[in-house]
Amino acid sequence: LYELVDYVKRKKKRGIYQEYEDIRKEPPAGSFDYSKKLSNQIKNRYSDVLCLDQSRVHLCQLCDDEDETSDYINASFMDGYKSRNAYIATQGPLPKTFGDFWRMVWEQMVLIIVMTTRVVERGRVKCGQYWPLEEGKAEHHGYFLIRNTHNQLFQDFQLTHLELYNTQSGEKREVSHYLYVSWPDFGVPKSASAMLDFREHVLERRKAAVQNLGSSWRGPPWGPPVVVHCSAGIGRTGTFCTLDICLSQLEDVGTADVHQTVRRMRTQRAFSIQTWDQYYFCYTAIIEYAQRHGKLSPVQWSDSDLETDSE
Ligand code: PTR
Ligand code: PTR
Repeated sequence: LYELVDYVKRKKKRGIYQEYEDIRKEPPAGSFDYSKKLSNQIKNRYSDVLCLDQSRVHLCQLCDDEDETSDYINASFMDGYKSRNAYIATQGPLPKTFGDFWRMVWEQMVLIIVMTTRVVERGRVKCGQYWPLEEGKAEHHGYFLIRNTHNQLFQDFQLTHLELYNTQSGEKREVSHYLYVSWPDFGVPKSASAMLDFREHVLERRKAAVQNLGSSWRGPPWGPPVVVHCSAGIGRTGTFCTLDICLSQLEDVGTADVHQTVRRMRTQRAFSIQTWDQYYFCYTAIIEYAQRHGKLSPVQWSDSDLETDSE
């Protein structure tokens, strides 16, 4: 950890800014052919936020579908800390992709959805309302019926317990939906500590969900992917996942590598982390986490360590 702290102290804000600029200059690590196909273009929320072919999530082809591009959704598998495909990073679903979104959740056995945008921000629609808001309400999307069984309110987020019913097979599953409400797009959460609480909550729930799966689960020990999305699925999604990965690394080996984490992430979800302050936020949140868990004393770290820039 002292390595990380020393690193930040030496680099200061300006050095970290430069580090992010260097990452941004690297060209994308692959092609976007499927995202660009004519019949798929309408499934992208933003024409400039496409997903890499190498890591995209394929929807299973439906036998009654003659359209060969029907396996497309703007979603990418992303590795976690020592865990392959720990996340699926995706855009905020569009009304015409609600059915695809729930199909992906079903097919990938997803049990937890983390949403880091609000549906409307600054008067603009950022994401479709793809789940029922009210307790007891149910909605059909594609082959699925989604029922809101219970809403739990917390200070900065809301946890909704959903029941996902597959109308084709008659099977039913429970899915936890997290909505983080205090994070503007192209910005950073209003406090690192609220974000850390949120991450901890999601982590605990993930562990419990994997335990619940029991012996019926034949996948990796870390369980099915957690779906993480914002509006475009790159800025806030990338920041949340970077933090999650780096904190796991910190817990495991006592230090974290933000730079390599983001570079690697960008080979799976291009353009992850959109602004330099999102990038910088990852560093400061890790340090705050270390302080909170008694791994750093005030002598070893104070916020002024970052400010004395020779600008
Ligand atoms: N008939 C229901 C409908 O299409 O509205 C389908 C359905 C059946 C939905 C069962 C949910 C179900 O789960 P539960 O019985 O637990 O509400
Ligand atoms: N073309 C859009 C824009 O620049 O407004 C793309 C975009 C939108 C990119 C939102 C990132 C965004 O943020 P996030 O990934 O956090 O939703």
